Amino acid sequence: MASATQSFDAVVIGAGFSGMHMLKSLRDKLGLKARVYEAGETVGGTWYWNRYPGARCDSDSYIYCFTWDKQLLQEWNWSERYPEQPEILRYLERVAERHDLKRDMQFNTRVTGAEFDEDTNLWRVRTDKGEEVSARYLITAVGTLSATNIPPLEGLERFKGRWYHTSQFPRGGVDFTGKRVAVVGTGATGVQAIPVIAQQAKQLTVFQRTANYCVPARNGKVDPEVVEARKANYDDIVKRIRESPFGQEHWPMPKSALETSPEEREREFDRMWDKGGFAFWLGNYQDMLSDQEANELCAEYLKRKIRGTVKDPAVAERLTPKGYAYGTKRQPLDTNYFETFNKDNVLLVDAKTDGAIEEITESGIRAGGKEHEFDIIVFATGFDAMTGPLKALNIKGRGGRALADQWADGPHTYLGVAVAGFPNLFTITGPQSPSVLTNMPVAIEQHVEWITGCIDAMRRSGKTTIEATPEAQDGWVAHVNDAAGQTLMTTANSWYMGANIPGKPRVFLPYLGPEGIGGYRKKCDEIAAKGYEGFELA
Ligand code: NA7
Repeated sequence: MASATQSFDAVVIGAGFSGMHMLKSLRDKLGLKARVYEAGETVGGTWYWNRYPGARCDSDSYIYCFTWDKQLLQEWNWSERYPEQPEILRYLERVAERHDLKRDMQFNTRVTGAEFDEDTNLWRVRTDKGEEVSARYLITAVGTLSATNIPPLEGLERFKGRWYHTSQFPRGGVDFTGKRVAVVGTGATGVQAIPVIAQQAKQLTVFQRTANYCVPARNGKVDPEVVEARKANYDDIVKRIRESPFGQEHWPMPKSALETSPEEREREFDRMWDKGGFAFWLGNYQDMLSDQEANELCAEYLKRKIRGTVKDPAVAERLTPKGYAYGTKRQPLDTNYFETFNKDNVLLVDAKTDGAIEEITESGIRAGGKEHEFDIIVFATGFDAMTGPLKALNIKGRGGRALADQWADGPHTYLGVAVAGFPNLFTITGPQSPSVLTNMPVAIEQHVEWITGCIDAMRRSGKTTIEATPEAQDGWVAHVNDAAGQTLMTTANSWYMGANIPGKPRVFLPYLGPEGIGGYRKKCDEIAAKGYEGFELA
C-alpha cells in the first residue's frame, strides 16, 4: 500500500449537520487534528443537495438546529414554523463561519475507499482527488437519506426532455412555467413538491405507486411572543427534547384508542389535526403503532379527511391509502397536497388502478398501456436509506473484509454507531440507531457527544483501538429486531424496511426501542459508564 501523504487524528466524511458538529467537537473540545471530506461544494449535506421546489424541514425550526451554539439560538430568527431549504443552508453557513469550520473541510471531494491497516491500527482513506491520508478514527457523517434512488426504469436514456431527481436539483432551480411535467413518487418529498410545481406547470401528472396518509404541516409565521418565550426557555426545551422519545415536543398519549369513547377520540384527533406537524403521528394514542384495531381508528380519521378534501370521488378513492397501517411509512406533512388534485391542470396516474409505469419513452412515460408526454420528469423516488450511503463508501475492516459484504443480509451494528471488525469506525446516525425516527439534530448531537466522550476516554486511558465485540453486536441486532417486531412498523413496504429498493434485504433499519432516543441515550451513557461494555479496547 502506498504510504499516506497526510495523517490526521480523525477523518470525518460529510459536512452536513453531523460532520460540522463532529469537527467542532473533535477539534475544539478534544484538540484533535481532523479533516472533513465533503462531495458538495460547501457545508449543508441534505440541505445542500435537496433543492427541489417546496423543500423544507418537517420538524419545527426552533428545535431543528444545533443546541450547543447557545448564542446563535438566541440570535437566529427563523422566518417560519418550518424553514425552507435555502434558509437552513444559510443557517449552516452561518454556523460554519462562526466556528471557522471550513478551514478543516475539503469540498468537492468524495471519499472512494477506506481500509483499516492492522499493522499500524490506522485507517487509510482515499479520495477521488487521488489523495490517500491516514487517520486513527474514521467517522461517517454521510446522512441517512443521501444515496439517491433513481428507479431502474427501462428507456430513461431515450427521453428527449429533461429529468431530475429531487435530491440532485440544479442550483438555479428549474422553471416549470408552461411545461408538461411528471412527478414520480408521493413520499414526503413528492408531497412537498407537487403543490408547488402544480402552481407553475402547464400540466402536472403525478405517478403514484402507494397512496400516503398526509397530515397538514400548518406552516406559517410564528407569533413573536411564542418565539420570545422559547428563547427565554431554551435550556428547558433542550432538556425536554433530549429526553423525549422522538427528539420532538411530542409524547404518545398514555391512553388506548380502543378504551376511549368515540366522541373523545374525535376531539383528540381534531386537536392533533389542528395542531399540524408530527402531532398526529408522534403524539397519538399509545397503542396506535402496536395495535391494528387502534391504528385503523386513526387511519379512518385521515381517510375521511381525504374524501372531504378531494372533490372527484374517484380521485379521492385512489388517493386513499390501502393495505398498510397508518404511521408505518414516514409521515409526510402537506401544504395543500390533496387540494392540488382539485386543480384542472393536475392528473393522477395510480399504479394500482391505472397501471404501473412500464417504461420511459422518447417523449414521456408509458403506464398502464397509455403514453403520457412530458417536457420534464421529476423523480421524487427517494433513497437507498441508511445502509446505502455507508455501503457506497467502500470501507474495509479487519482482514480486508468489506462492510458492504458484511451487511449483505442487512446491517449488523452495535448501537448503530460501531461495527465488529471495524475498529475506530463510528457511524453517526447509522442503521440500528434511533436516527430517522427522531428530529435528526437531536440524534446527531447524541451520537457526536457520545463519540467525543469515547475518544476522549480512550486517549486518557492510553487506548488506541475500540471495537464492538461480535457478541455485543449480535445482541444489539436481536434487540433492534425484537423492538421493531413489537410494533406494526415491520408490516409495511417502507424505506424503513428497505422495501423501496429492489433486492434490498427486508430488515427494519432504524432502532425503535422503549422511550425512543431518550431511552437510547440513557443506554449509551450506561454503556460508557461501565467502561464501554460490549466493546474491546486495546
Ligand atoms: P420516499 O419516502 O422513499 O418516497 C419515494 C416515493 O417514490 C414513494 O411514493 C415510492 O413509492 C415512489 N417510488 C419509488 N420507486 C418507484 C418506482 N420504481 N416507481 C414508481 N414509484 C416509485 O422518498 P422521499 O424522498 O419522498 O422521502 C425520503 C425521506 O426524506 C422522507 O421520509 C423524509 O425523512 C425526508 P412506494 O411508497 O415505495 O410504493
